[in-house]
Amino acid sequence: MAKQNQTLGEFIIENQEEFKYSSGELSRLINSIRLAAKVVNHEVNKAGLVDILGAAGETNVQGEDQQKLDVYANEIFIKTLTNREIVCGIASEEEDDYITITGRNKKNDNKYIVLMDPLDGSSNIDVNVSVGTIFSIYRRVTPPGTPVTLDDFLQPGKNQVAAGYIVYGTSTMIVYSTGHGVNGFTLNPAIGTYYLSHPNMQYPEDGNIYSVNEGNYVHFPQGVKDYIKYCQKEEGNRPYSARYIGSLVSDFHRNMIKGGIYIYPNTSKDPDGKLRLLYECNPMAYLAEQANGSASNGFERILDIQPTKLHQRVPFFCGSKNMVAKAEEFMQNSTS
Ligand code: P6P
Repeated sequence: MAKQNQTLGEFIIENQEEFKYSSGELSRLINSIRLAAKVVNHEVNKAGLVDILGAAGETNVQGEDQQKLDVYANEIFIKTLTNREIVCGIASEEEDDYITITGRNKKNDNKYIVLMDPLDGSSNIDVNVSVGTIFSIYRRVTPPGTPVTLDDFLQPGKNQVAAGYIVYGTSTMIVYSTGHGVNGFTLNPAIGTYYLSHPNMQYPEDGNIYSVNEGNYVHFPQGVKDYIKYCQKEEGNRPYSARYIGSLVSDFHRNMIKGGIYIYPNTSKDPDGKLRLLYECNPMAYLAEQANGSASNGFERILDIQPTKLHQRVPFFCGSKNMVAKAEEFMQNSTS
């Protein structure tokens, strides 16, 4: 049971027995993410002061310019998870392929794998807009002690054992779930401790915020165009407010607190959408459902989708249950 102002460390210990099969490994894994987040937060918060801005001169598998902080965050999370020998495999938006982790005994005795977007929204770094880290945790499906395979990573989102994000915003927060609701912890930078600030986070079933990049309107499927017009119509509690930060973690976080829907649909330019299933949509969908919200691709529950590729993209509708249902109605009633 969450207690106001409890530290993250106390919360993890107190709730460990809630997690079946728990041998403390998952707690140690969440703790290592907590540590890596503090290190990344320190760099993100001083990004404007040191030469860590701007592209690192590389592009990632997505063909996107890698910002130096992207590269830095990726390295910090991988190094922390590897050094603590807690996981047997890692996949990252910044890595073309998954990484096999072998312990000092050159075996893979650990049972968890982590998939992550180490710094989502990184194009906002140079303009001082919030960015975030997204993580997703599964139990491996291949035999313990053997190197992980792609099958360990291509699991449907409903198999996740935990997921969460860190938002580096006006304050730094860790928001995560191990399947018993969603709790948010705010970092006190003066002492480097996270405190429970948002116990049992819940999406309001209805909201009046819609988050979508309307600059792509002409490329949207008709169902999304129809839903946007519905949001803008003078009727009942509409028109809704349009709020789009361009940083998934920030838009998701605001909508979970205030109520709202985030949409990144497929377009004529990106027929599968832009967001990646494994380390953006699945973890956010897991959190949304744990917080009484929902997430779909417009037709199917995100967490039911069977992945086929490590970096595959899917259309993403996520937020207040009734708003997602209405958007799905427009998608399913539209012929194009
Ligand atoms: P656009 C950031 O690159 C991201 O993956 C999400 O964080 C964000 O919501 C979206 O893409 C922004 O994409 O095409 O609207 O700039």
